[in-house]
Amino acid sequence: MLIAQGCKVIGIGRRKERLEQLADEFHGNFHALDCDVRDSLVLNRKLNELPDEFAAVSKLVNGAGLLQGQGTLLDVSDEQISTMLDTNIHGLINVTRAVLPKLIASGHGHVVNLTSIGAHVHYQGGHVYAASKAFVDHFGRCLRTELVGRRVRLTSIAPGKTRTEFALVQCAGDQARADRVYSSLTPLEADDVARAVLWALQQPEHVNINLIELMPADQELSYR
Ligand code: 8X3
Repeated sequence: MLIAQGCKVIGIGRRKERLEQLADEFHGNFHALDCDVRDSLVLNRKLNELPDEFAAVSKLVNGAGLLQGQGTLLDVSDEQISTMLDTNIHGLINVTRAVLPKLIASGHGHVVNLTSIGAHVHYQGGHVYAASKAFVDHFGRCLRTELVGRRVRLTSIAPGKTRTEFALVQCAGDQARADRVYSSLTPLEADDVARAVLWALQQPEHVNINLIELMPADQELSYR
């Protein structure tokens, strides 16, 4: 969607082949940066080696995040907890710190953080994941106080159930179980969330969209 609007996009992710497919598809408008956001050394090195036409960055969309495991706090492993905290919190901080000087230098920067409705509501099984998203939500609000006057806007986007690889990751690759996560309702699609990101980015420069919370029309929120 951003490329269709005339932007050049840098995609950061671990799966190099997928990024390279996108680079082929959007030749010249997409730069593949294969990196684990948890690895700030590699991230910073690769961001310092961007080709000239991608070196100036004005928008950052922080989307890396995951939920691993199901059940209570005692049902998830130490490793799953570390992976969630390292990715959802440290990874997001790493990318934000690495890119922020470029956003400030651009004179029209914008950070969009993908949180979750889990940042705003509590529910059984939410524990580490939902709390990590609450961290991102609060981190964003605090960061915004530093960005006022520096021409960098900040938006949190908090989706509910969205049909992506999220459930497959949560269910450790078990597709049948993952499908059941979305079977009781019509979930959001990735495009529904992408349109919210785009809308926030497209507002006039004097407008800061603080928060967009969106969810499937038939997802319950009785636990709010
Ligand atoms: C996940 C949102 O509704 O699947 O970020 O718990 S939900």
